[in-house]
Amino acid sequence: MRGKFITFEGPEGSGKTTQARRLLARLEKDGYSVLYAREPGGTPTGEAIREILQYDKAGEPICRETEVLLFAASRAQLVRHVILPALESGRQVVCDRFADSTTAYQGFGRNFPVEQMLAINEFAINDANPDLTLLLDVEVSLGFERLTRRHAATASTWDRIEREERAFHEQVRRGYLELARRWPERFRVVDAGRDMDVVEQEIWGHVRRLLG
Ligand code: T5A
Repeated sequence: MRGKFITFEGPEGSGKTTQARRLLARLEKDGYSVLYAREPGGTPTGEAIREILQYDKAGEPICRETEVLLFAASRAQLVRHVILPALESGRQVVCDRFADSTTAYQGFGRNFPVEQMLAINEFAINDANPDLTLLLDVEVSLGFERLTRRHAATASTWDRIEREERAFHEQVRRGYLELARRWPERFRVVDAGRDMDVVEQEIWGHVRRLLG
């Protein structure tokens, strides 16, 4: 039987990676075979694209159109080389960001026509549509407080998209909530401003209902 495809989405610092890893641990403890992937990246080609997108590795400004296509290219590779083979072999797949990120960030954030973003996503993902999308919703200011603490603790630097102005990130958040309204059967909006354990518990409830 084909596995289930679960994606985590949300604004910066909403706790996607934390919760995706916690979910992975819970599923494995319950005996599921699970694949974890992240975007952009997850394949050698995707990781090379990630370096360009996150840290300007090509050494020149990236135009908006190129940005969209690079995210889509990373995704196309991940879907065909990693996600679809895992799902078809019956594994569950947990992905930290997926196509909705392009609709939210490039569509709503950068003001590209959303329908155009959806068409590009469709081309990139083939039939790898998520069964469940957990939208970790958090106020932009709280997400950035968390990232500020993390950057200070790990001496890491702000990446290209994190450096975008506040209005951009507010647009992204609004875009995500709009997508959740558009596809209520697939999206679950989780208030990610709460304690990590409370958020984890709610997510676990959604996933258990999906897996039966
Ligand atoms: N992007 C990506 C696009 O523009 N278009 C696309 O199509 C795609 C796929 C990727 C960037 O690319 C953009 C979006 C992004 O800007 P990334 O480095 O992969 O960037 O990072 P993000 O996915 O953005 O992840 P973040 O770094 O924003 O963080 P997460 O994963 O949301 O949060 P997490 O779990 O790392 O937590 C952040 C900090 O908060 C703490 C954690 O311990 C950590 O220190 N935390 C909490 N603290 C208190 N309470 C809670 N409930 C907490 N949950 C986590």
